[in-house]
Amino acid sequence: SSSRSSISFSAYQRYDAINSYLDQLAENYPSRVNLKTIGKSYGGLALRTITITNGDGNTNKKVILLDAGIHAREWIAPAGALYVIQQLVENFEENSHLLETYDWVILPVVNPDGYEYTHTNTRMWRKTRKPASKSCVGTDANRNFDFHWGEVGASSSACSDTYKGASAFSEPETQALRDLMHSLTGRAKFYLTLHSYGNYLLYPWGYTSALPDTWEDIDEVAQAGAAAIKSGTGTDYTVGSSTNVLYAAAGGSDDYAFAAAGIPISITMELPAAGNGFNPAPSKIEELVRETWLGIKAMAEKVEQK
Ligand code: ING
Ligand code: ZN
Repeated sequence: SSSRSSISFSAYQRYDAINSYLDQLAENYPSRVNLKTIGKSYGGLALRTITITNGDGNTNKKVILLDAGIHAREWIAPAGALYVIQQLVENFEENSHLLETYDWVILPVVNPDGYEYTHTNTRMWRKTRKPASKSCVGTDANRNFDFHWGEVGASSSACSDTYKGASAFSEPETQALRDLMHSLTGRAKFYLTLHSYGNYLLYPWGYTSALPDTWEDIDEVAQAGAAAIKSGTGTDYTVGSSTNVLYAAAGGSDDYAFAAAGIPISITMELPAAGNGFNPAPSKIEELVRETWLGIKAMAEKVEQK
């Protein structure tokens, strides 16, 4: 087996290419990489996680849980997750301190049906791909989690881009992510979900303008991420609760991870647009994911110091 990296950050990768990269890493680094299929999308695509360790055999470490691609059109988010994977696995020497007391569990494409649909049909598709009514398709996966589900910032119309779903956890993709979170309860200390766009580091609550009792612990982590990015590239991120700095929206994965799955640090990261909304130019991907990694690394270091 070769140890050559075969993922490119000069183009957005399709679901199959992402899977091939994960398979290649598992083959090349069997002592530090473990792949699991945690469920299937509505369309039958595997929802695959990569667990990255330092190979020391300790199976009860604390965990950082990272996902991306809840929203189909936010292409830079799965690219960011892939870069984290590449850094932790293929640049292990430089990053081994991040795997000393923590394992990382990464789900790079939460909504592969939607992700593929944005490549083959409709670039601006956001939702899942399960029929929602006679004439409309898809549920907003980030309105479908069962914590104050549907109370605010979510639509009851199946045709809306922010459709909350017929019930909480109506989608196989959100069910799988829910089950993954609960399987890590007690071990998972940091949940980070990658979206785009707008340069935000958001934390609970999404359903109310009130803040959780422990908001200062989360804020400290998010501020560390924003500061690292600012000093590395000059890019500004806004830090605060989703409701207070962006808009109120219930049923998000971050509120659920924090409140229902008991993950004490829970953050939504909205990556930059690089001047082009959901579609940063391919030539910008590499600098964006490098910058994102600066923030993620700083947040992980802060969590791991706690
Ligand atoms: N933004 C998030 C959304 O789901 C968000 C913002 C996150 C709101 C968490 C509430 C809670 O609307 C994008 N770009 O998807
Ligand atoms: Zn999003």
